[in-house]
Formats: sequence, C-alpha cells, structure tokens
Amino acid sequence: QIVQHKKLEVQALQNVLPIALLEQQIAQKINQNKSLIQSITNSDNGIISEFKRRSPSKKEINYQDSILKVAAVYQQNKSAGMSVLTDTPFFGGSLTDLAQAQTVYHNPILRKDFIVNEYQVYQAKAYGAHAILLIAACLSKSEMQQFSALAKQLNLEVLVEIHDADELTKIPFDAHILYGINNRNLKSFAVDFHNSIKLSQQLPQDSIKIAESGITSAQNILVLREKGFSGFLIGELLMRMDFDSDQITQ
Ligand code: IGP
Repeated sequence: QIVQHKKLEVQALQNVLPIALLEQQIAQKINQNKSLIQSITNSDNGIISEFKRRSPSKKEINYQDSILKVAAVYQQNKSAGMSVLTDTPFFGGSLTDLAQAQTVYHNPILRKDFIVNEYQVYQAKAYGAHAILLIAACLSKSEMQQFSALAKQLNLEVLVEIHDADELTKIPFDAHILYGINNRNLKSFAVDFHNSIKLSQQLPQDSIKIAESGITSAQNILVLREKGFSGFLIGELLMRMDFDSDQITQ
C-alpha cells in the first residue's frame, strides 16, 4: 500500500518540479558531502538516531517535539548519524524536516523513505541528504542496482535494507553501501533479533552492517556489536525520551 501510494505521489511531483530543476538545485548547493560509513566507523556509539513522528505499526509516537529540538539533542549527544523520515502519509515526516535537521545536526543524515523512482534520489540530494535508504522488499534487483549507481554518481551513500535471505540475491555490493538488516518484518511488524543476526552472517565479513528496529536497551547493542554490527538504527526508543529534561543533554 505504501509503495503504491509512493509511486503516485512521485508521478504527480515530477510534473510540478521536474528532475532538471532538481539538478539545478543540486548544482547550486555548496558541496556538502559527508560519509555515514566514515562517521560510523569512527564513532564510539555507532548510533543512527531517527526522527519519526508516527509509524504504521505504532501509530502516534511523538508529535510534540519539533525536528529542530530533537535534532539539537541528537547533535549534543553526538550520534554517528541521523535518519529523517520524509514520508508524510504513513510516518508524518517531510522533506522540510530533512532540510531543517541540517541546520542543527552536523553529522551525516539519511533520507528515510520508500524510494521507488530515480526522482527521489535526486530529491534526496537536492534537499541535502548524505545517504538514502533502498529497501530490497520494495525493489527489483535491477532497480536496486540502478538507484544505487545513481546515488554513487550524486555522491550519496546507500543504506540497503534487507529482512530475509531471499533478498540477499538482490543487493548490490559497492564501497558506498552500508547493509541494514531490519529486525522488524515490514509485512507482519514482528521484531526478531535472532533472524537478523543469522542473516548478517551471510553478508561479506568486511561490509558495514547496521541493525535496524526494535532496539530498546544498551544490552541489545552490546549483543549486536558482538555479532558484527557496527551501526544501530534507533527510532521509537529515542523519540519517546523526555526532550524537556535537563538530563537529556548530559
Ligand atoms: C527504527 P525503531 O523500532 O527503533 O523505531 O526502528 C527504524 O529501523 C525503522 O523506522 C525502519 C523503517 C524502515 C521505517 C526501518 N526500516 C523502513 C520506514 C521504512
């Protein structure tokens, strides 16, 4: 349903703001490439902190704290990267959130959306993202290759997301790619760490592996790190913090 919706949305947008105009926007931007891979490799926490107002599985999570407030706290606490949901109907995010996050958050930023068209890759760059997400469950092998090659050309890194062994056959391998394993099944919403740990062992040893979803404790991170993950994508747990508390900035 999300993918269907996204295809229509992109079609409509393309008429209003064609790729040629996005390319102009990109050309006018001062070069601001940042590497999520490097940031995660150099970071002592490996956390990619996410801004997510709502989700199909959890409904409302946090509509109260603004992107500026949350991004400032993520910046103070020096997460390795930030993920910003830009889907509106299902996650309550926007490209404006993506642009605003950069005004206070200075490590690399991931555009988190359901990318189904090249157009959205240009869009990500035009709005200042440093990396994009490509979800294997939504794309064919050739689309994965095509979008990842375009990202490379635009100096964007790619977080490829997989959830089961079948999807392994679809994913491209390249130096600008990080490999995310979603602990949450996007169809049933069930969270299973064992599944993702098993799956991670089928990825090349030297690939950058990111554990996504359902992380609720430091203990989770220790276990996942032990199993070869270097990055941890955390949304709900962080979004439910009390952003007005003094302790949050310490
Ligand atoms: C974060 P959580 O359980 O910490 O809120 O999960 C992130 O992994 C999740 O938002 C996510 C996601 C996605 C959202 C992972 N893959 C694809 C939208 C689309």
